[in-house]
Amino acid sequence: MPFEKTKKIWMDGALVDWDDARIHVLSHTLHYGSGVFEGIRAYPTDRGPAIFRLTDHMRRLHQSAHLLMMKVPFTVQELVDATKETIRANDVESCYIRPLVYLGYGEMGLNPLPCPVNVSIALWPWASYLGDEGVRNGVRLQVSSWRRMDPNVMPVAAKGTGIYVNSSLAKVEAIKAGYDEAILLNTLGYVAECTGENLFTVRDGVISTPPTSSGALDGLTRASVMTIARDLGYPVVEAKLLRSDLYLADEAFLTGTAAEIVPMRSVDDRQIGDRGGDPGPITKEIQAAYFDAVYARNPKYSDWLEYADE
Ligand code: PPE
Repeated sequence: MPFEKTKKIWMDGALVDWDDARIHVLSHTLHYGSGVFEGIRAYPTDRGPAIFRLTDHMRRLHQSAHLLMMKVPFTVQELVDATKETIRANDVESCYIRPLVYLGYGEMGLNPLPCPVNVSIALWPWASYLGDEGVRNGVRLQVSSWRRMDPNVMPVAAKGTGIYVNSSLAKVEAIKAGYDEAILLNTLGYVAECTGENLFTVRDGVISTPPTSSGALDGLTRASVMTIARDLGYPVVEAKLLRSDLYLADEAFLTGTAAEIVPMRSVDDRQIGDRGGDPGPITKEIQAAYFDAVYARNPKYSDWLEYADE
């Protein structure tokens, strides 16, 4: 996905010019994939940019670091404040925010413990990850031949940079085969998630999503959608899903900060539902409610919004 430059990037407590946000080639994370990151979105509102669940994202960043035994040298609150400061410095109305905690220049070798821990926060305006067309009309998916990383190979609960090699392999395989996105099964064969999104099915009015024990990230969009769907009166369950459960779903969609909410048209060339692949009514209802929440159009979910200017 192309992106446009903004003015400033926050690095270890200071705002630096975009083109000066550089690191040494011997930074530990570059060699060993030892970083952790987040993806957050801010949406335009009457009160300025509203950052969706900013504190929750920064808490998860700290949790990811904890799983990899990295000590983040900034508190959650300091990172929240730094994000707001970076948005103000860049004068953007809406953006995608990418905080990164990485091991920097200091020592080489596999032991990460002596390395300095660095933090950056970059942001830029970014369209929906799988395209506006995808958000409207849905995308075509392929079950990958790559399995989601087993939790005893790497802690998949961490948004760790190295873990995304697994996602990238699946993404490339799907794109080369003509699909938009991949679905990964875990080593037991149950559905885990997509390369950078959680997934949901709807069958007979019941909404299901794989549990984190199946290898799904504890996604904040996923959590928000579960709340929204229950508030709309739908039963929502965390359930182990087989790939055939995807093929037999009445509706299916994926969720993530970058992608937002994207209907599935088909999985492995089997159309979802009986609408010629078009998005189903429950998917559309949840999608609309989610956009109402992020754009501050529903006061019920105002606790999820944190304002850059306030
Ligand atoms: N699973 C994975 C593997 C994942 O990377 C994400 C977010 C999610 C689920 C959804 O989590 P949440 O954003 O909290 O609802 N992926 C981020 C990075 C995407 C990328 O490709 O880069 C994101 O959406 O920002």
